Amino acid sequence: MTKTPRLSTRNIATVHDQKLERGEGGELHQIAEADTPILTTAQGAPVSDDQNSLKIGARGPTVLEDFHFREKIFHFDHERIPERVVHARGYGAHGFFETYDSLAAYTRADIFQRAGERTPAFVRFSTVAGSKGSFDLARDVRGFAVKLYTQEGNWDLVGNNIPVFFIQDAIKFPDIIHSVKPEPDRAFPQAQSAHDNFWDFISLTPESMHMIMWVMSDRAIPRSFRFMEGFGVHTFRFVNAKDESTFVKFHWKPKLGLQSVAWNEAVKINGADPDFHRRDLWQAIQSGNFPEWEMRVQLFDQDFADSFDFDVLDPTKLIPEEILEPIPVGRLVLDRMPDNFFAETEQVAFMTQNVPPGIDFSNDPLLQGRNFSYLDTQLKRLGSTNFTHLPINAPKCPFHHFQQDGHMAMRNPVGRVNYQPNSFGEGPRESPQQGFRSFADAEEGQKVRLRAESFADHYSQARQFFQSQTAPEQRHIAMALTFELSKVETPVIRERMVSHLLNIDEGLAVTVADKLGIKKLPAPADAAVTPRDDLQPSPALSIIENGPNSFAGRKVGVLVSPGTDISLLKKLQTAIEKEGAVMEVIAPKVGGVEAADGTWIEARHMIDGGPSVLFDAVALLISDQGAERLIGEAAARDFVADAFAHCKFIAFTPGAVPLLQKAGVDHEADEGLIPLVDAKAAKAFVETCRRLRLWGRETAVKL
Ligand code: HDD
Repeated sequence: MTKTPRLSTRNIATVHDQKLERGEGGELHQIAEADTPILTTAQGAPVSDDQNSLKIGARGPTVLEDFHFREKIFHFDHERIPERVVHARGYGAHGFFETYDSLAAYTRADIFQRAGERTPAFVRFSTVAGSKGSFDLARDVRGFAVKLYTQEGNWDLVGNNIPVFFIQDAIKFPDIIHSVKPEPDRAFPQAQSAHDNFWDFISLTPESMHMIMWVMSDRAIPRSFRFMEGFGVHTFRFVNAKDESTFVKFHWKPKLGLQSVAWNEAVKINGADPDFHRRDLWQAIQSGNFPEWEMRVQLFDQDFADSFDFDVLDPTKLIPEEILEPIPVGRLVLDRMPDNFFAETEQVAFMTQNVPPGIDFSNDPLLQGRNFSYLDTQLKRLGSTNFTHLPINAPKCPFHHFQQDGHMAMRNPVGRVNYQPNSFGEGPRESPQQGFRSFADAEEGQKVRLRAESFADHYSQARQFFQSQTAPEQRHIAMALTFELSKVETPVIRERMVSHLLNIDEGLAVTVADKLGIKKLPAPADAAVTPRDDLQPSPALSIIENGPNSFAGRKVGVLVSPGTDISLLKKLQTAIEKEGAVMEVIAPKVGGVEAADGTWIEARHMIDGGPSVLFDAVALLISDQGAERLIGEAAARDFVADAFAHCKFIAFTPGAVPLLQKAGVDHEADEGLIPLVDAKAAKAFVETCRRLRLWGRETAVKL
């Protein structure tokens, strides 16, 4: 007879039944017991003990028989799927697209037929070069991928926040991406283009010069996804019910205007909050401030294309908005975060080839190549041809086809017939009338590996972009180029880049060469087409010219001290919230401080965890005695010095003056330092903040 050994049933591994519930004020309380479902295995078997594996004796080896242990570890071992080969780090949200007016004259796409109709949407924003776990404020292009679940199938507009691209032909994509990713022998740098391989490739690829101007501009360090533009980049086609085609370029304009951060700020944000952009989108949507973009389209015909200065099939070129005005056609609103990041944001599969009837491709060689790559990559990433069975990827309109089986098939056909034509009258049939018909463009030519002559001008639009920027923006481009090239170890690469810059803007080239210690300017790079001087500047290309007209959606960080005047704080809060902005309080200690009248001021951040780089503007609400203590804290001095150096507007009470001084800031230095005494001053401060930054400070005080 087997004797059951006497073992202690006392659980020494965990403390049971420590469950939390939320009280009325949102605070968490511990509750003793709860109506909790019983834990099971994936097969549904109830589990008795999830803390201890099955062993021979309390101190003996674990037995193979422990199916619960094996299943749990097996599943954990397989949790990761390959990250995207590019755009690995991303963040998504659900929403809708609302059509303004019927575009039936141009396209038969169902989404554009009825004014006011809403189409469900999912959007994923991303950086390009970094891994999934990299930081948000890398200097990089941002992906802006939109999936529209239309009544005639999913339409994926897989764009970026920059309207042009590095290369003209998709066959170069692996090269540009290899060059920017961590160098293969040393596996660094992560999420950075500031290294030899990238600049080596770029300096040998003149077609990338226009895009390089964009990537070195502040477009590559956006303040928030909410303040970025989006672009479909390529020329697409609209096709109407009469099979007539119109060329179209798609734009997304953020309702809250454009805004970027300063480079020094970006570097610090990455340390202070690597999830800065994620958190921003999460907080905005969770608090009901739904971000919104307007879709605008540039429509043109073959005559316009023939007469335009550049080839509309060349993805390194744009059509200036001043030459062809984008027409508003609808709005995109993001109003719901995914319930599960992995299921939705990670598994969403965008594909440029997902177009509904009425939207078609052009011969842009980059787009043609993309149409192969996206389907291919989903199989690698998601592991099965059945990735369309995942809810995030499935169409929301009725769909019927005979594709079947394969790994993880979730939707399995019933009945006998799985082919067509069939004699049983079962299943779907194609529809020549309603189905997708490719635009019947006439094509003929020799089979060649050639780049069109009309793609040869690589500098003129780069120059136009640079000359369309305001003075601070031009300065930032020069600083960015200098920083990036300063990290390049091979002198000839730096010089090669300067030789390209000479074809774009001599002043820029000279500034960069000087900073890089290049004593003798190289000759300008050979140009297949002489760069043009006659392109008009396009104000639409500047961020500063396209900022917001309110401070809505932005954030003010208010540093308080013990003894702060709470009534002034409340007045400031009222002014900020009336503007549609948010206030967050920062205090020397976790929890908050006692105000002058003895009431308690709750703080969101402790000073070390709430540096000023996390805010668009700051206020120093500091009592006379409070300044004494804060002066001694490096974090408080940095808070002030950084806000000043990043050209932010700073409101301050008289008590804050010693802190400003200790941080090296003259409180009368410029109009960006605003004394805060009463409600009127609070309102004036918020109104000034609409300008976002006092960029003039950069040169005035030689930051
Ligand atoms: Fe791409 C992902 C945007 C050129 C191949 N691309 C990807 C994403 C965006 C873009 C936003 C992330 C989608 C998501 O959030 O899941 N890509 C662009 C733009 C381009 C571009 C605007 C030029 C105008 N891409 C491009 C080329 C190729 C690819 C030329 C290949 C020949 N892109 C891919 C890919 C990815 C991708 C490998 C990686 C993950 C994925 O597709 O789903 O297929």
